[in-house]
Amino acid sequence: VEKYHHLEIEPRWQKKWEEDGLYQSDIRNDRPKYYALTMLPYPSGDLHIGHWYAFTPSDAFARYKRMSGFNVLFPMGFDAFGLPAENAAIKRKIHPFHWTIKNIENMRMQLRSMGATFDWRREAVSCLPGFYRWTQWFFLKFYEKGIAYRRYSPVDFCPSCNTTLAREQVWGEDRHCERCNTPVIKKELNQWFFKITDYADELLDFSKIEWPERVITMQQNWIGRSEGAEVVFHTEAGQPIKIFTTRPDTLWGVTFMVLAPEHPLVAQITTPDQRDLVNEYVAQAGRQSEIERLATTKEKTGVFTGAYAINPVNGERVPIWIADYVMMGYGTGAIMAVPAHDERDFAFATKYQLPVKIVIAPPGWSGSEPLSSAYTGVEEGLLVNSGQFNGTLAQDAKSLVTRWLEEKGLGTKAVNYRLRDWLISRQRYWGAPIPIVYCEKCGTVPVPEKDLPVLLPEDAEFLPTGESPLRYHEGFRKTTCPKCGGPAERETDTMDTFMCSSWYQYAYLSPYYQGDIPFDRKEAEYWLPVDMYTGGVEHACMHLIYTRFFTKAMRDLGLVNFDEPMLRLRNQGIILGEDSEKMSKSRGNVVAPDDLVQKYGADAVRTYLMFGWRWEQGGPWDSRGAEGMYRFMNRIWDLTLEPVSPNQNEESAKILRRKTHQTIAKATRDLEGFSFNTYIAALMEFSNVMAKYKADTYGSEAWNEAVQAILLLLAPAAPHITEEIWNRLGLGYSIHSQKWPESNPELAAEETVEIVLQVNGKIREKVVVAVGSSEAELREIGVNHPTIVKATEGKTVKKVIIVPGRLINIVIV
Ligand code: ANZ
Ligand code: ZN
Repeated sequence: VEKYHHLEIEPRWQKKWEEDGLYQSDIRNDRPKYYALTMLPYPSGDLHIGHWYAFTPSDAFARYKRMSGFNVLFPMGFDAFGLPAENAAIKRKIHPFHWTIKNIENMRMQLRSMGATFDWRREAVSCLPGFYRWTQWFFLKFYEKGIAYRRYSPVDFCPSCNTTLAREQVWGEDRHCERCNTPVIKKELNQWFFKITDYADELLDFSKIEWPERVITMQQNWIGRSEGAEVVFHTEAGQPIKIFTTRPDTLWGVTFMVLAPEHPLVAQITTPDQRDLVNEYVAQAGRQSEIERLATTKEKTGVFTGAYAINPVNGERVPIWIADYVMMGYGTGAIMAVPAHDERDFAFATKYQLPVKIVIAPPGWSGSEPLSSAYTGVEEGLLVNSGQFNGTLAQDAKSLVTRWLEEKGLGTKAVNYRLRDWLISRQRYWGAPIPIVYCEKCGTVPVPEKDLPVLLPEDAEFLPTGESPLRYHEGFRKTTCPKCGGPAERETDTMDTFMCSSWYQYAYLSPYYQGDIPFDRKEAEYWLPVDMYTGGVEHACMHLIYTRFFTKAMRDLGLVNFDEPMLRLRNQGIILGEDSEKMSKSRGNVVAPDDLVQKYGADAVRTYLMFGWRWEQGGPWDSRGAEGMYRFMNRIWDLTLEPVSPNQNEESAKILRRKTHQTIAKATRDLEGFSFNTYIAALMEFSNVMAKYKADTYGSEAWNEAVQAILLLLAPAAPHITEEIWNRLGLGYSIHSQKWPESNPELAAEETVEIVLQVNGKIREKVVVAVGSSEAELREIGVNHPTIVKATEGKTVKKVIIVPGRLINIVIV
């Protein structure tokens, strides 16, 4: 036979499949549908090995589902708005549109070289007007529904460049501007938000989806629901300070209070002698990011305001401080500090020598010794120094105290979330313009639906000002009011690109749709929701929460009738460099998929990416692995195509059939479970058994069955070579339209034999075991058999005598 020649085979089949529309998915009612989705790439320019690692097993899974009788939709597109395109425009004077489209063209070609089953007719590119018109439409609908609103919110601002900065333009501990090194300040800008917090509780309900536990936990932490109470303290001058606490049971242990530096009361309560210190501290806190302020390793700092508050439960007078470990955006921006039972408060009290008052007695506490760290337990600690609540378990006291506060009118039960409303305004060009007009007479006016899309002007200038080019584009900014026809200004902010990726799975149904809603209703009814979603775990929080929120909001708009966008989720791990370091250009350890495809073929690369690691884990790249897989492809080629002179042997045929049916069962189970490495391993083992029995079975039914099985089972991983061999063997076209083989359990069963189980030589039971079971296996079967367990209860097993194929004798005393 001819040698295996991947360079000739792969492009030829790719072309033919495309011409024949083999992977076009259309509505058909003779099969159940299956919507398989993989996270769309950002068009950065090149497909890297990480894309291949995510996409090719996802593709294999989609292929397997198709062969198993499903009508599978597996689309692909590009998340094409975003910062890199705009930065390239500034640096290299290329328009973001051209930069993006050029990259997409290249990446499309690379994606085709994978031999994946993407239905390219359904490709959606988020930066095209036909797409972003609907992104804008969603904004309008959310605005109508009261989900979108505008308010002042801080952004990072460079006072020297006089411009707002994106997060990645702020550097270092002192948070300086990347261009001029000036420390950045926070500036309040009027910006648009989505009320995702209205959906917080519903987002915590994971009962309708089957997602990895790890992702669910990350979302739970991100949303961060806490139950507790709001309690109102008053300053000595009578101003109310509302606090949020998760530990109302510790109210009697408050020894000071802390306000966030941005808290509006700070200016009012600060005494004249503390004013300078307070002002300086407030200014410095404003320069830090929330992440830095919340870092647990960061040393706590703060300043006394000079003012005091009265604890409503016991009338005690406590000093009021400000400190940057209290955030304005969480709870009420003010806390009651209980150093005895909160670690942060303890550290703060230790540093500033504030009193520590124990109100929850740790088990075994003498009643007088001081604490060396905060005691935070609630399951064993009893309340002390807490009036009528003394002796109550802290756990129980939480709700008892809350109820008591409510009766006394001092506080109320409260729930808080870490989740913030979604800030979608970006002071950038390369995004979908927010479809809003500001008119002096009419105020905020939404752009009428019929005027969508609000197009990005092509002739924008990309100057390194840091301001959005839309802001100084007069032609864009100046417009007329849709309501009164008078002069008006457009909103110049664009939308966060997470907006595009929140609904792209709906765009694939009917890309750039021209109807009255963003997608074709018939397509939606048939394909939705997504059955299997694959992608990186780094999207556990933002993207995967945003898209869940979007779907719930769409449901409330009557656009869909389900609650969750993606029923199942699977996450791949990361491929590291051969040196076990993260792949990066500067380390010089980047693996280029294009070169590998040239050298070994897409089939070998795909199969290696499935075989080399547990998919959800990943690990270091090994170039010998890819080469080994190339040899495996050659082995499959020779094994299935090279004739030998037959030499029929019945016994060998039986063994081969058994292996065939066992492998079918295993490969099916492994693919269903996303266990790609064991799936490929099973096929390798199968090929070894085939090689061993080839001469004995060649030309027999058993041999032909084995050949067809290994090709069919391998087809999802290595689509080209299997198609080629299938064709050469005269089995028809296409292998990818064949039915997935079924395992016959009778044929798969190991041959069995009946043996006796004895206790001290007396027959107790007969059991059926596999022929050829090892002594160790038989011993296991014997001692664990219920009859034997019962008969030997309370006795000592002295010895187990095994005669393979005949008996197991348990000797007890
Ligand atoms: C008194 C107290 C005593 C607290 C105690 C804890 C332990 P989670 O669980 O994250 O919701 N807190 C409230 N608002 C805050 C803010 N804006 N910035 C920083 N900390 C804030 O945390 C709630 C607890 O964090 C609240 O309960 C409050 O401290 C603090 F033994 O109140 B606690
Ligand atoms: Zn107007």
